[in-house]
Parts: sequence; C-alpha cells; structure tokens
Amino acid sequence: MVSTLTRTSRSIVKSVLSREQGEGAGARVRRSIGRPELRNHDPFLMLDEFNVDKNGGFPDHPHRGFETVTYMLEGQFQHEDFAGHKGTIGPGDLQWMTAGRGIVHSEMPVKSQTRAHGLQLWINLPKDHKMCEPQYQELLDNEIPRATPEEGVTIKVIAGESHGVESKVYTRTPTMYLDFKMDKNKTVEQSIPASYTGFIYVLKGTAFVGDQEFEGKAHHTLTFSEDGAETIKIRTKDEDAHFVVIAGEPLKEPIFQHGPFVMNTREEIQKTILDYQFGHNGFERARSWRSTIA
Ligand code: FJE
Ligand code: FE
Repeated sequence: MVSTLTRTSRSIVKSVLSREQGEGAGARVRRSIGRPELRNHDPFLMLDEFNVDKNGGFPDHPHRGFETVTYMLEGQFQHEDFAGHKGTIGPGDLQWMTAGRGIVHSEMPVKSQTRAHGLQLWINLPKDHKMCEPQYQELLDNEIPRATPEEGVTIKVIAGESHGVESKVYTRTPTMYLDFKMDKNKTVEQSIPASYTGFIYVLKGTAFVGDQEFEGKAHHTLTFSEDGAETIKIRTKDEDAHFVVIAGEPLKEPIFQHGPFVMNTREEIQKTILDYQFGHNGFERARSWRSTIA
C-alpha cells in the first residue's frame, strides 16, 4: 500500500538577486547571505558564490569565532594556513574549516586553471565553541554521499541528512547543507527540522518552491518561512535546475562582527583585535607568517 501523506511546505518570504561585486584581491563574488537585505540569517553570516581567475584570490587574512565552508563547483583552489596546513580542492570537493580561536590563511586559485568557481558559507559558532581549537574536515567529491529519491533527482548530502542518507561532517552548529541537481519536470520533498531557519540559493535553471511554487531563478536566494513546517517542496518545470538548500538551528546569541572576527560582545572583539595584533590566544603564529601561495 502506498500512503499519500500531504504535508504543508515551508513557504518563501523573500527573494533576492545577487549581482557580482568585487571582493578580496581581484576576486568577484555574488553575495547571498550577508548582503544588506539578507543580514543576520542566524546561524549563517555569509554565503558567497565566488568566481576567481588566475589573477585574483583571498590572500593572507585571519578568522575567529565561526566556520568557513568552501564547496568547489569548477576549477581548483589552494589553501595554506599559518600552522602549515595546506591542500587543494577541486570540483565537488569540500573544505569545512572551523576557525575557532584563530586561523590565518590564504585561499587562492591554482594558477594553471582559468577560473575557480564555488560557494563559501560562513556559519556562526555557539558561544561555547567560539574559542575551540581550529579543525578541518575535508571531503573529496566521491566521499560525499548522494541520495537519489527518484531518477533525475540527485542530492549530495554535504551536511545533515536527506532521504535516509547522512553526512559524516561534524557540525557544532546543527546545519543541513544539500546540493540538488534535478532534471526537468521533477518534484522533491525535503524534510527540515521545525526549528531550523533556511534558504535556497539557485545556481542554474529555475526551481519552484513551496505550495505556491515561488519561482527561483539562477543567483537568487529564497528564504524559508519560520512557521515550524517540517518540509520544503521543490519542483522543476521545463528546465533542469541546480541549487543548494542550507538550513540550521538559530543560535539566538548576540553577534558582534568586525570583518573576519565574529564574537558575542564588543569587548570580545576588542580583545580579538589585540590578540591578532600581538599574537596571543591562538594567533601566536600570526605575526611572522606569510603564505607561499598568495
Ligand atoms: C574575508 C573580505 C573577504 N568571500 N569567498 C573580507 F573577501 C574575505 C574572504 C572571502 C572569501 C574567501 C573565499 Cl575562498 C570565498 C569569500 C569572502 O576571505 F574573510 C574578509 N574578512
Ligand atoms: Fe578565509
């Protein structure tokens, strides 16, 4: 027996287009979360769709108090930090970096490549984790599990769970991060915990979201209602679509941000600026280090 269970989907409360802007050193980004219309989407601080050619990048810079999640779509990106951690990520690969008490690093495209294209998400850390030891979780494309609820619908489970498939990424802030590729004329229902905030960012094609089938075209962010509904319904019509669905448990803690430092109070930010300047409390190697790739 097939039971037909109809659930009410989250609906869409806001749709915002991200145009390209300059960022870093000669890099171009489409900023989703973090732009004026999409500030403080607790627990998310920023989402950038970056496009970097061989002359651009994000040279030596610090982070404290949150996580950066870099997901490559095309091309290759190199990374090097002040503790000697290095690596290259290519199409479909993931770097989940917990900056915690402090990281200084450089993020640059591999010079022989023409273009590096991907997504970088900044996830805030709960107060008790902001000063944790830095950690990297690196997964190659083939180590990220897929759910295929039906033919023509592939969901890469970067974090959280989808259709019985679970990611092994450890999240200090409960987060769901799913990459959907859908053929035309498909429908998918994705469970989302009732307490999570969330959004969809469209990379290619058009997705129709919620019972009202709100139209989401490429480079648009559609934010979900916070009404406790435990599912989001997404369908395609006459074209294929590629999009990510990102959702998480809001921290509901005060946010003080100074560029790449995100803490809970003004005093903690002042202390962080001094720690970085003088090389204290996790920034010991910051003063003398220069990357070799920038
Ligand atoms: C940063 C300016 C920046 N988006 N997307 C100021 F550009 C950055 C920064 C990034 C970044 C890095 C990658 Cl790999 C991809 C990005 C902004 O590094 F951290 C500050 N503070
Ligand atoms: Fe960075």
